[in-house]
Amino acid sequence: MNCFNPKYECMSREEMRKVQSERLIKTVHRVYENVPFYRKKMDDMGILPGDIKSVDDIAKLPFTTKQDLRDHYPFGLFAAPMEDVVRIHASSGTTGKPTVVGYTKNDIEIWSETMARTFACAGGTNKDIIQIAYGYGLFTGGLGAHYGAEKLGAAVVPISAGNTKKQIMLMQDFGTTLVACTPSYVLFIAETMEEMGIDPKSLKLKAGCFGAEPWTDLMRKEIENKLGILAIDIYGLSEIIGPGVSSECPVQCGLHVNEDHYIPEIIDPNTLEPLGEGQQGELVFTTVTKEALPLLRYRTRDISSLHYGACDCGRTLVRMSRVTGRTDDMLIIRGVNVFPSQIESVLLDMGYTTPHYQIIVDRKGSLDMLEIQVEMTQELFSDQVRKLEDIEKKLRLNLESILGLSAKITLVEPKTIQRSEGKAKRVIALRKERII
Ligand code: DLL
Repeated sequence: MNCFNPKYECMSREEMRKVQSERLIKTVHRVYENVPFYRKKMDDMGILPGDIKSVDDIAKLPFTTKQDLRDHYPFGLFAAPMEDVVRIHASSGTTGKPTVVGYTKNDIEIWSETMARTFACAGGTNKDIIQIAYGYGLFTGGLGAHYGAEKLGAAVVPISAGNTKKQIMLMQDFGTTLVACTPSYVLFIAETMEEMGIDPKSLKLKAGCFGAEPWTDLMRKEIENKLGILAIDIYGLSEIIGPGVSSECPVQCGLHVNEDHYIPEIIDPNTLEPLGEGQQGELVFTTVTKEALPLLRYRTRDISSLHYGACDCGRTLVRMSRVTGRTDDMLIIRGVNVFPSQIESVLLDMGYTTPHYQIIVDRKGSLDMLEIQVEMTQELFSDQVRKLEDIEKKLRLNLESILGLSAKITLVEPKTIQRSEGKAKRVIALRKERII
């Protein structure tokens, strides 16, 4: 097993609970003493830091939401003085001001360590050349991956997102062995290689760490087959640290959460009650080592489940199932609840189309209209209208029988749907969204 920090990644459950308990107690004191928002919340609930004696008491603590961060924009929830803050990142929301996060020197250390674990999960060592094609800047993807790769001792190529032909040239010339970017962007890189007549298998690339957006197992297969690499799903969010919260190992059976730093829980998003092992619900994290912005029970809106069983890789860190959607990206089409990733699975499963698609949601009068534009594969692309109609019909019927959803399917020519260098935008909402 290629493990960056076996002491923590392979601890017994008992030892892990001890580590978590000690760190949680410290964090609760820290936020109570330094963040008026948490002091007030805990006072209102009648909880004192001394009431938290172990990780078993975590459910007594208050939740934190994105709205709380917005209400205290930009630095109102920081628990460290600004002179100790060495970095600020932000994630742009759909509306209004971004969500701002801060890091002390020690936070950057932790972040680098957990991202180094992520690269090691993908087989990375100090012998690797790691090309970071996540965007650098306020987004946490670029710099988070950068510091992690350096911590591992690898040679880092900080190219950032975009400039796709140059990405490929450097992969060839530098002998890049590992790449980190969004899954949609790596597909675009693969496609561009094809256009340039470059055989991906002639490269030294052996693995990639892909995340920052939902993607399906079928999309993973597509990436692995096209590039001949191991594609690892990596997960994180700015509020908790950035990338490095959890990562798949080569077993590809759930993402190991770095739970000595970020304690996960699953709750029912409606009742807010904790759910048991294996049950699907909203993922919640409590950071237990962060200094600048420690968060208690942060509601991610991401849907997942937790699994404590042994993993074949030897790591004992709890695994979360891959995030296929968020409680707030669920579409309700004529009363049918559906996530974009479910539509992706149905489309890709039939083999006629590429993973490039767009979901257009509109409303005519009081009726929801759903159109799915999807690119056909180059091989199937044909001018014979009959054949296209046939495929459209098959896709439509499959969607209807699997998801109970009727939709207009529009097959479009290869390479006509806009490619993304960062997070892909799959849904175009033309109707006025309902508040769920
Ligand atoms: O996307 C951090 C990141 C960068 C993760 C690079 C992985 C790689 P935010 O911009 O704050 O941070 O967006 C966080 O993106 O709550 C999820 O909804 C989604 N997300 C992140 N990783 C995955 C993944 C970064 N592997 C939000 N699968 C999260 C599905 C993901 N969704």
